[in-house]
Amino acid sequence: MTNTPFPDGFLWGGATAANQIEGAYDEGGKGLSVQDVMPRGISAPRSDRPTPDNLKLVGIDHYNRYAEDIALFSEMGFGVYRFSIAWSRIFPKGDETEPNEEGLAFYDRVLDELEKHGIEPLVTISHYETPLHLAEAYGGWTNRELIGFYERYARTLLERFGSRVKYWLTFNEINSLLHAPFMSGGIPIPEGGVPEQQLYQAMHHELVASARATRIAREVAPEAKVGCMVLSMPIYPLTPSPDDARAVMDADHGNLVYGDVHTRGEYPGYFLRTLREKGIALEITDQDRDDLTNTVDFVSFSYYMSIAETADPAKRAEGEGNIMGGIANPTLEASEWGWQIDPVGLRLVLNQFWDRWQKPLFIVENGLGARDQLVEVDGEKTVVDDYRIAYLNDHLVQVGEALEDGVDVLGYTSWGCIDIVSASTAQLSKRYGFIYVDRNDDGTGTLDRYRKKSFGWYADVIRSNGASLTR
Ligand code: BGP
Repeated sequence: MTNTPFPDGFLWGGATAANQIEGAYDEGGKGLSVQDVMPRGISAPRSDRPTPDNLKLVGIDHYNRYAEDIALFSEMGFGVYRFSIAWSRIFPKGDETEPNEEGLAFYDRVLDELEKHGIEPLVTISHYETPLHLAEAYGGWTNRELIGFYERYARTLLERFGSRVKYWLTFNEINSLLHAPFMSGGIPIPEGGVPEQQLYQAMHHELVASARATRIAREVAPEAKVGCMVLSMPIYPLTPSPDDARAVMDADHGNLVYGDVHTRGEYPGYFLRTLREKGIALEITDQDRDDLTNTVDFVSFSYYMSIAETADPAKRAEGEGNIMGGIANPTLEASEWGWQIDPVGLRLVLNQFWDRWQKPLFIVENGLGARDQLVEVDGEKTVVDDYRIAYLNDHLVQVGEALEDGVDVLGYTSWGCIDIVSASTAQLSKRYGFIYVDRNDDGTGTLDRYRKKSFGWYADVIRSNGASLTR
């Protein structure tokens, strides 16, 4: 198609995560992960052991229905499908020396299905799924031993699947660790909170582990492309005052340092100043410094919303943003879950990342969580999700603008291409999919799948390579 800014070969698809889609939390030799004891997502205390109200234990039963789901993705014309491999399916406790073959065999079957449909796999090695044993017996990523356990896990995946998987992401939203230590870093959170020294040391361990996975990929899967994955969130000053502009710079630095390290191979000066001012002396070995120089091939990121920032503490009302808070922006509408809807923000962040890192970019999460109503139209069960079509259309139009700006964008995988359990609240009612799944927050439902209106809309977008978007 000529009347589209999207290049030939642009990778269109969708994204999910093992803990939110698979279920079968204790099948196939899988061990417990931190997600199995987070029945209410980030916002509520964890449980000691899995509880029946944790929707992730069953998810949408993708562990058994993956072939049906992938066939639906293929019907939409997906060129790429992002999913994560559950670490505790491969190493149930995380510190074993030998992997669980049943776990590896499950992902062999998923890859077989994707190959059958000509869909490119994009694999997240760790998507908030640290084995629970590593959290409880080692303290999660505060413990340097996790680097070795992760390295063994990554090497196992790259050796087993490296010839079949071209695109790899090391950690999902690696920049969320300071904000969600247990979910993102497998760090048990004591009464008084996790001491900052330990949080920053955990951040360093993950960055070293990410770089080591990149080095291993070069060694065992030279054709593979390795990306980091960050949560992106454009930050606007609440007022034009220089103090608010500086508050934005400080907040940006906190988010961008992870991409800086992954693309430059060392810590930037502003981050070293932060450590000095916090009185934090990281334990960094010469080997760590050498490891960090293994920089990524591309940068991937999630985008849902933008936020505002201010230097005025009195104005710091409780803004609601995904994981990273922020101040509500009075110029924007919000979703039912309070996430501010800002399509232009996606163009801004694409330009910011391209200008800053000059690495190809991949949007691996973008979507609208909404309460969908299952109805019957012409005898077919469906959802008339015009609001989701509008959200995705407007965001994709901005991707097209960024492409016109000269930004190198590899692809787009819409988040939650099928209804799955949400991460922040562990609800199913916060639906993102092009495909409705009949399961409710109380666990009832048939698990049947139904095409929403956006299913056909997205198929047209893919078929026309973006020409069908409404600009
Ligand atoms: C991101 C996570 C995803 C996904 C997404 C949507 O932070 O990487 O796993 O969950 O948020 O958020 P939620 O599911 O909380 O609506």
